[in-house]
Amino acid sequence: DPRSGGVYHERYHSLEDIYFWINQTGQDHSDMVKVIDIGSSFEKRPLQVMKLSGRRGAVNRAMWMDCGIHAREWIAPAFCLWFVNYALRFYNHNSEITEMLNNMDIYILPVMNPDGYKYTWTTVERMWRKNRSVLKEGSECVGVDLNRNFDARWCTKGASNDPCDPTYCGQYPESEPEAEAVAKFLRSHKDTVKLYISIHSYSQMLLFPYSCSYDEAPNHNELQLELVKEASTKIRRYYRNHYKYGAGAKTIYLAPGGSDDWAYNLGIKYSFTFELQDRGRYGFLLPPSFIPQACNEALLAVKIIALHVMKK
Ligand code: ING
Ligand code: ZN
Repeated sequence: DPRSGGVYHERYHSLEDIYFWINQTGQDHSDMVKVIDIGSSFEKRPLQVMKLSGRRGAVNRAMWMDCGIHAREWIAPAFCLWFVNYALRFYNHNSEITEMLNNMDIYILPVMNPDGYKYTWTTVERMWRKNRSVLKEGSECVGVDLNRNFDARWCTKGASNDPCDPTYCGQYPESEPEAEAVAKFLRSHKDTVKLYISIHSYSQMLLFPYSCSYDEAPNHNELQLELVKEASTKIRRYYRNHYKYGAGAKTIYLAPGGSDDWAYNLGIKYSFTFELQDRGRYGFLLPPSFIPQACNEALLAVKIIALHVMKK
């Protein structure tokens, strides 16, 4: 069944399982996958990026997708794995993924916040959002919101400067090793990376800049009408599910320091944050039986956007 990810992908996985899967997949598909270490987390876990390439010569275009900035959003890493599996299985069998891989490299960071993810798996704090950075030895509050730590109107309204808050922005932009590693990688690849996508949950939304202010992005209409509206319409048609879309600040809430706004200002003019299923019934505790549809919906949106960007 071309819609199925296989049983492995219909479950959530521990951090150790995910690291094992990343490296095993890199070995089994060494013709199409390269595993790159772009840095390490606060607790010194590797930040491993999978670089997917088609079986063709070098290309000078790429897209980036990260999953799991926020610890409790388990469907996000599940989607990155689902996407990689789909790309490897259906390259040369599905025309859209084939076209994507023949024209661009795809960088995937399956777990941007490994320390937080591990924490939600191994402690009672299943609803933890931030990373696990400790300001000072013995300080009572831990963690920075990595999606408030980027340099986009950093720590203004919509973020908190209190280390005990879930939207704590950190001591300065890119103070956190996870945010810094991603920002450094994208800065050094900004001439080739044409598309940035960050995967979150929940609320079913396809968002684009700006979230850090109510300003309209220069290519707002293209992002809005040709891309996210189209993706939302197709998700409704094929999967009978509703996704809201629009600029972040107006669609969800004002949120400075987000990765998509930062990437956009770096020059990546196609920059998105997806909020996957659901709309609140289970919230972050989305049952595993929902993984296939949640991932297929997001995959459809990624394809529509990536194919549009490729033609630019
Ligand atoms: N939502 C995002 C958050 O970090 C967001 C919304 C999107 C903020 C884009 C900034 C930029 O709050 C979730 N669920 O994390
Ligand atoms: Zn999130």
